Amino acid sequence: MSTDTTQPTPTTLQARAADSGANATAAFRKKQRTLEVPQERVDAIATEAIEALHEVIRKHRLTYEEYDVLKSWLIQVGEDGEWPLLLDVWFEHVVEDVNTDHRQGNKGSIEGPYYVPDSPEQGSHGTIPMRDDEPGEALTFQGQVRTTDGSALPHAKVELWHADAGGYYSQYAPGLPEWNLRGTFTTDDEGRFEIHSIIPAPYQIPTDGACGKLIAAAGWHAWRPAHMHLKVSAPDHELLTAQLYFPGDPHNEDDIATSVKPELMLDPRPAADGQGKVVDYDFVIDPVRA
Ligand code: MBD
Ligand code: FE
Repeated sequence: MSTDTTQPTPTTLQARAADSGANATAAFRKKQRTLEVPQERVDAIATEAIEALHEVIRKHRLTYEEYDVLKSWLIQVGEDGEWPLLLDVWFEHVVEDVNTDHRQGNKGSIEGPYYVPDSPEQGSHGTIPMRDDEPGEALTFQGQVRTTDGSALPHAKVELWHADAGGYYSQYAPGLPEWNLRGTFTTDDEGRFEIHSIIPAPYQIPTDGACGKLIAAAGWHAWRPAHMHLKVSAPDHELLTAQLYFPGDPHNEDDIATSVKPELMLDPRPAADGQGKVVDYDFVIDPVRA
């Protein structure tokens, strides 16, 4: 898509890293649970992770000055609340890969830091919660949810959340209604859904926090291509967490979060009534393994 939709929306105040970071950290604390991991597994993973970093230190002969800067930076990641952001941007895609590579159904993608459960229920054919004057190009997103044998899944749940036309997520940027551009849809008797929303803008990682500092110091860019997040679920099926992307985005090829896959590219077309775009996308989800 063109980048002319990336200006902040007039009603949105500038998001600050410390705010969106703190929100992401607070949201994660709510979902956090404890888990008994066998001692041998903790030992193996921790030992190998530590040794992998020793290798990097030796290879680059890290100086004491650099070691101190690294310490300060790690402290700042926590102070800015950016651990969820950092982990989801640079590590979650590998976790996603090893946990879904057995699937026969749809390719998924990472959840990222901005999911909120229990968004408002909007039926099978409906409009995602948005402002009356929501900026951005209208998008009708429609499709069917099926199981791997091809049969339709009625009453499957399709949760959708995405940034607005300024690149801001509700509950993580100031000035937006609580559930803006977050909704839960349920497929009809034929497994179909039809969702009215707007096309989100590309997303820029906050540049004023610790992650932004690293990005600038390393000479990287801070962009994720425009994307919509989804969770598709049905009883006795594995939860599919996915993102869908728009053709032509300059960052589809170099997403900072390494989460674009060719199977996740949408193919929107102009709507028949001239109001924005329409796109079809079906989901095939895997039955839970016996
Ligand atoms: C996002 O919107 C996102 O999806 C990810 C993975 C990381 C940062 C911001
Ligand atoms: Fe996102």
